[in-house]
Amino acid sequence: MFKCGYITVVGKPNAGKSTLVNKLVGFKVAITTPKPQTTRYNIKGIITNKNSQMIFIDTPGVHIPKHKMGEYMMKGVEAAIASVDVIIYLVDASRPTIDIANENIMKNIVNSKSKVILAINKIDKIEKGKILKIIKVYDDFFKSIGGNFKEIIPISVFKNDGIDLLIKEIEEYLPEGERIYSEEDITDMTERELTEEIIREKALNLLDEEIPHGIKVEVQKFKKRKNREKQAIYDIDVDIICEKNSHKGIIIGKDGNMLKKIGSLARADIESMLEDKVNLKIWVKVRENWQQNENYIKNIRSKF
Ligand SMILES: Nc1nc2c(ncn2[C@@H]2O[C@H](COP(=O)(O)OP(=O)(O)OP(=O)(O)O)[C@@H](O)[C@H]2O)c(=O)[nH]1
Ligand SMILES: [Mg+2]
Repeated sequence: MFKCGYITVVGKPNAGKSTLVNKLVGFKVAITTPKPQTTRYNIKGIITNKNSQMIFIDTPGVHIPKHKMGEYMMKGVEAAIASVDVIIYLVDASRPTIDIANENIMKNIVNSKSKVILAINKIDKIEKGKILKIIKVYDDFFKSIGGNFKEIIPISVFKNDGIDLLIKEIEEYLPEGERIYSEEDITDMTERELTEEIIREKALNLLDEEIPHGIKVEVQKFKKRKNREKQAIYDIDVDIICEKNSHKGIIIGKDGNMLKKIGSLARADIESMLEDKVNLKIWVKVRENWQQNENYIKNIRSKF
């Protein structure tokens, strides 16, 4: 009998949730960076094989919100753990301490009806001997609040360690049912959304701490045409929105160099995603404190 279900990946910022979902799906549906709070909204990654369809939901890292944008992100996480079949709670083995964020995650998932799998990621970064201790600490805490991890699996997405086992266990816990998405679907992200996220990824990687977290990317034009040589080309116009005038100058950089760098790295990735040439134009605009403004956040993505 065919199985189909939803699997939410939840955890602290930077645990490797998006990296894991990309690995499982075999396509980059979500951007990943070494900076915390990279993912801002829930992103689906879908795998369909002979026996099952697994619909993964990558979520923003759990943190205490500092602004409306953060509150929106945390609402997304809540929605994604409310009604799924399996929850993968992902922990970074190199930062294993149970802090308030980790406690809150476990207190939130303990009451859900979903099967919970604890996956300890980045085991490539630690000595093998430390894994058991980490497992015990998490298992003890979860049990102390009445929880029960169905499985505990140490993994390394980088080394492809434990990934096959994780997929096998997830499949085990999925309910029987027809597929929800068609066989060729791999994500619910549109090409426009993927484009916005690719540009945000480059900005996060190239700019210093405070600035890229206040960035929002909006595609204004996304049009395919034929050029003079009759080759397909996309004209893509994009706004990078930042919170302060001083940030605008930094994003553009001396002689426009920073913006050129963001643009050329992003264009290469967008071209390989679309498999066509791209004519990318980027403008930088200021919207004072947009992260505090409900109206700007509302239209980030209508669905959780
Ligand atoms: N060493 C090691 N690093 C990893 C592994 N998996 C992910 N990373 C790195 O961890 C960092 C964070 O990865 P992300 O996938 O963006 O983390 P995230 O949990 O989605 O983070 P947020 O979206 O901010 O919540 C990146 O620099 C990844 O390359 C792994 O198995 N081993
Ligand atoms: Mg992420």
